[in-house]
Amino acid sequence: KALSAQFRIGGMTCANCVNSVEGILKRLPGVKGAVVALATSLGEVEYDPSVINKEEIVQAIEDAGFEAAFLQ
Ligand code: 9UX
Repeated sequence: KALSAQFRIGGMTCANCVNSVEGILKRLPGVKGAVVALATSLGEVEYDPSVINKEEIVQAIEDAGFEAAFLQ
């Protein structure tokens, strides 16, 4: 069963950043969907917790050069 988590993402300054973060997220194994908003610096990710966890999602965003933290 998929879970949904919200992430605060730092360092996105233009719409292309949003597209690249979304692309990174959507290619991760276990990620079913991702929506990232520039105005709020928030991302929502739907994922399969048997494949990937929130810490690994944060790490993938940081590996791409952005800052990330999950909310709660
Ligand atoms: Mo826009 Mo983001 O030129 O790393 S792609 S700032």
